[in-house]
Amino acid sequence: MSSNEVCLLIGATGVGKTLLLKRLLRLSLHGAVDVSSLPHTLPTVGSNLTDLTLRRKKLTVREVGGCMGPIWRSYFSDCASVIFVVDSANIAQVSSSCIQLLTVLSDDALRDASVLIIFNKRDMPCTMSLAEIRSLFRLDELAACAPQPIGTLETSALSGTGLREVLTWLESVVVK
Ligand SMILES: Nc1nc2c(ncn2[C@@H]2O[C@H](COP(=O)(O)OP(=O)(O)OP(=O)(O)O)[C@@H](O)[C@H]2O)c(=O)[nH]1
Ligand SMILES: [Mg+2]
Repeated sequence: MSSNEVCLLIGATGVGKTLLLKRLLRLSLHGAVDVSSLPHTLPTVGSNLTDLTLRRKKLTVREVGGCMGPIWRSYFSDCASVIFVVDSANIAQVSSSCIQLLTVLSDDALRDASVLIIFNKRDMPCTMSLAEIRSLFRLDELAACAPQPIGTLETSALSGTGLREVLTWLESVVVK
């Protein structure tokens, strides 16, 4: 594995990718998430590169803003893993996210990539149940048909829930 492997972090606008990445950086550096502060985020225009050191190896996470959806594809050939983030409190976004996810999974450039789907914003009162989300995204069928291994995790970038598991997934990708 090269020393500067890239993980692509994508998902619709406002699903929480930038906050997630800031929390993951802090967690990887200090071993804890600082939930007493809420880092300010702005919609990402273009891409945002963050280097994480995991198990003494460097992993560059490239967030590409949701507004860049039409050109996410141009980043596919450069990455060994993909994290696709979904806002699990935003039912109005499910169908467009589902189409985007299908496009990602069926792209030939990502056929060998490891894929993690994150259901974020689990702290919100209006969040969908995991069973609802799984059925809306037809996750079981997707996982059965997709050529890549697909993992799923639930997180709250706000409260820090599930972020340790995301780092563990990233570590597993780095040591592969
Ligand atoms: N309640 C709650 N809010 C969150 C969570 N994650 C992110 N947010 C908020 O959602 C808003 C959008 O977050 P961003 O991280 O900027 O979203 P993004 O996915 O990077 O958006 P783009 O860069 O436009 O693609 C911000 O106000 C965040 O504080 C979460 O888990 N729970
Ligand atoms: Mg962003």
